[in-house]
Amino acid sequence: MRGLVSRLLAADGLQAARLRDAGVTGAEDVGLDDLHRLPMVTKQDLWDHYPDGLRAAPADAIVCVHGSSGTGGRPTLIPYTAHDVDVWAQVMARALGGAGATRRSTVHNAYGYGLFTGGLGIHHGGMRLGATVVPSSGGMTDRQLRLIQDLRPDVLCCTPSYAIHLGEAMHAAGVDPADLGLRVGVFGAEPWTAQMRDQIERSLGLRALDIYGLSEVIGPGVACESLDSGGMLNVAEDHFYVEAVDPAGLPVPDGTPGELVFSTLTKTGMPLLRYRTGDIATLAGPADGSARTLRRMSKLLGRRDDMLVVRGVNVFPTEIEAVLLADPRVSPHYLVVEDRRVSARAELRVAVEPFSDTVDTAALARDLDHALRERLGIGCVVRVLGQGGVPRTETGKARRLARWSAGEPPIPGLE
Ligand code: DLL
Repeated sequence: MRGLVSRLLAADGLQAARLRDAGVTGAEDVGLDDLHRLPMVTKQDLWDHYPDGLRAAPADAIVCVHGSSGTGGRPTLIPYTAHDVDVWAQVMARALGGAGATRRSTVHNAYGYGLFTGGLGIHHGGMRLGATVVPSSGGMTDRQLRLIQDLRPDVLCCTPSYAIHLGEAMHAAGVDPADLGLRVGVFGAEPWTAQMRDQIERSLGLRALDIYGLSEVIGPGVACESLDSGGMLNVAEDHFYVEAVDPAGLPVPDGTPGELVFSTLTKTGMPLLRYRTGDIATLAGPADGSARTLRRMSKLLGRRDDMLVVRGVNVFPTEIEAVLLADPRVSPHYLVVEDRRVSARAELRVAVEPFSDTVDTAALARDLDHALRERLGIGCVVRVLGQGGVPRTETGKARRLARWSAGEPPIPGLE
């Protein structure tokens, strides 16, 4: 941490100015115990300093950039040095190794290649591990199925929503996943629930693990579940020091949901001290009896800015998803719509698809309405659409939340 503070002070940018304002003039002024007194950085800071971001290394030391399209379509660009790419390969190799991948593995990588960190992050890690990476990228599902049948990968990497889509496509093509030899899937980049995990495991016949990361910090590999991590994700905290904080920025105890804040201890291209992610999770120590020493984080519980306040009640879209997917009649394609056409009377609308044509849609709508009211404490307008009524995402992240403030509904059938 002191090394990071020294690098930031030497780079003399925004973070150095904030450190000096907080009375820090040298690395010896900081310790882990009073970390919460140090300034934070946010996505807004990256937007304000677009496109060079908070680069701390000279331009000729940068070997690549990545980023995300970001909330509200505003891009963020992250510069990486060769050292950063090396750190990324290491943490990703560790994540894949923890999932059971070895040098003998074939990793089918259906995360999108490009500015998005999913494709190349897994790619670097798989190669570092010595596995064979199949860089199939997103989309073109028929070709993906062909490659999976021909190359027989044991590891599948993609977004959880695409894993569901692949499973459906396999079943439609009459392919039995049991014949394929897939052992484990490393799924992330978007929220998914325990129910979705069950569905993916059943449909693809593999063990489904969660991987978390964000481009600002490095990309995938910031934290990843391992076969033995007890349902939580091991944080690569030798590179990314993690805190969970309350809205005032003060630490919350282990087990209490808080916003994740990361400090990149080893990065050099765009090192960040106390980056506020907006992601909400709980933290815990290593699993009992485990040889691993890293702290763990829960699956993400939601995002600070995804929290909907409907008639005074705070609701995270993942809570709605948990209710929907607990019902075996509901397919994992759904859309939550925050209807603010009448601003004083916001309403939640939920569009779902039944698993099959034989489902009694009126009974399903009634039961979901009841279950949502029980769980959230407010009623929602449930619309059961025909199969295919909720658009699929073949590339990139699934869209599960939409806002409707005027005009046409975000998808037909919601009125
Ligand atoms: O999504 C990096 C990544 C790629 C992670 C592939 C895992 C697998 P960004 O595009 O910058 O980076 O988006 C980061 O996505 O702040 C979370 O809100 C969300 N997110 C990432 N992983 C998960 C996850 C990549 N496992 C943002 N569960 C983060 C829920 C996730 N949300």
